Amino acid sequence: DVVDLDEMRQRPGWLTVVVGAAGTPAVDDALRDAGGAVPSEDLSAEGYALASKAQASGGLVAIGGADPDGIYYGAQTLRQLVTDKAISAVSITDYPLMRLRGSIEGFYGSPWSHQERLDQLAFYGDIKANTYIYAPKDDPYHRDQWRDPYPDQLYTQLGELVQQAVDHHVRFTFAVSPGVSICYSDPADRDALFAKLQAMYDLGVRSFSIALDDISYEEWNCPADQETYGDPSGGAAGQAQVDLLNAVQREFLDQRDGVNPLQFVPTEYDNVDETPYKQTIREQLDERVEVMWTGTDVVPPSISVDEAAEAADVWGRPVFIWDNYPVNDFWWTTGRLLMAPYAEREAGLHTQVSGIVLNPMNQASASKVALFGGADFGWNDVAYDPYRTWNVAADYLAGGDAATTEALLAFFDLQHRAPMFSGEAWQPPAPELDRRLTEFRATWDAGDHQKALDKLRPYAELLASAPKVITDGVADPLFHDDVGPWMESLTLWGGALVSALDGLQARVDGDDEEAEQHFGEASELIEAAGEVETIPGETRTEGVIQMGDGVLDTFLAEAPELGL
Ligand code: LTM
Repeated sequence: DVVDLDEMRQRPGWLTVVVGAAGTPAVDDALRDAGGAVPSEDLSAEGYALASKAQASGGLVAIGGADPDGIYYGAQTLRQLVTDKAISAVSITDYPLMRLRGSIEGFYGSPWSHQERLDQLAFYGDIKANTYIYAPKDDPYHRDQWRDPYPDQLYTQLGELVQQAVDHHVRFTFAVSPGVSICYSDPADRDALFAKLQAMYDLGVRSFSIALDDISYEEWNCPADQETYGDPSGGAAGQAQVDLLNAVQREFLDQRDGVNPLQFVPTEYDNVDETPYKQTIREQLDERVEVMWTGTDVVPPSISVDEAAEAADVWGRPVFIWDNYPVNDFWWTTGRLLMAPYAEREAGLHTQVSGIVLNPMNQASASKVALFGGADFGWNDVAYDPYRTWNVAADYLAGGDAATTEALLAFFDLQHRAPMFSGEAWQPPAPELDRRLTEFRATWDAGDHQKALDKLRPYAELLASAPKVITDGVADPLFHDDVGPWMESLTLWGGALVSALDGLQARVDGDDEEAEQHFGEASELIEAAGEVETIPGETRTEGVIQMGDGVLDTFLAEAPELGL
């Protein structure tokens, strides 16, 4: 059932769009007239109702939001409903299940560029993500030189980001990470921290985070802390941190208008073990402060509702998930983009957490695939379907072009492997290609060689042609910058697969000489692919681009040996 715009244009009144606060008589009337439900007064923050239908006097669309964010999100949904010729006729009441959704730029290695950040913030608006936490480990003014003010140019850029965030209904959250050198008991350091936060407040920032991850509490940074807190220990570190955080909440944030509760990344962020550190924080940290938690590991293979409930118990409040996916700043991710569907986070997490943000890759635009999933999951974890969102993310990057979407999904499949810190994969490599190769082997082994080849060839050709299709079909220039070396590598690996199938075809046709020639071509392409590396300086770990490794390379090694 659709509202046909061409038809509407013939009608008096054509298309009427009523947008405003739910509860306003004109908006509620329009919702009713458009066949929609009028939301109850307690519609959750950021929620909206949207209704659309064709009627004799023209098309009618109504959006009623619980607040300005809700109105904005209603408009985002409307954008998804509009095609060239029509608007779907719908009645929707929609609201997020998690309060905080989005990303934390919290990785090591080359921070995102200004352009990438502007682009990300606009993207978050599109996917109804409301949070961006600025915490790039390798921004010296965030961590190593946290006391120093931002130089003018960077400060101006931060101001532009804050405005961009406001324009797209995103909370720009400024994080500072003083733990590498702070003297907790030195008033001068507290003043330096407040000055840093004040500079951001002056730019319009209203959300702040203190990140105390990846520091040691085996030693103090100054003798004064030894005197105040005693010998270094988890409990003593907890006390020093609580004193600082409560001061930030009560003496800085509470003294200013319109500020959200403080966020905090603890030093023990990746487990739920009861410790003196956590006990001190649970018992003494201002109850409003949000505590971040990465799951039961730094890069957990899954996050369950029960684990989050344990985390809530141990921290004395619902935790805020810092999800280390799709971050690719550790050794096992060398040469990889992590482009599997966002998965293995259990439905129902919204009952135990205040939100979820993903720590993305050094490659901002390529991270959109996972971020899309994280935002969808945070909005409605109960109805979330990883593969549905994965397809929608590809379609979004492809601008709706079906061939480009297909090519992107085939490429994502070859960047599907997601390693944990142990190196073990929690997302398997190339599951779709693996499925097709398993089918190929079974058919080949059953003696139906031609059928096996005919079935696999179109997919091999899809892989070989994907780089050109993606280059031509994806409009986002930042995505192309990110995936350049991977496109180069895929051209070679895809070509190698096609050559290997050509070799097997020649063998089936009885031409062994031609078969050897094709297998030789495949070897040369594989060798060339082994020379394609990440862009120097772009990623924290640099090295050879991986492409469906463990699946594609295994098959290509096997292929010349396949007998008839
Ligand atoms: O995860 C946290 C809280 N801290 C760091 C991140 O900055 C880093 O990106 C990830 C992945 O290497 N691991 C961490 O421990």
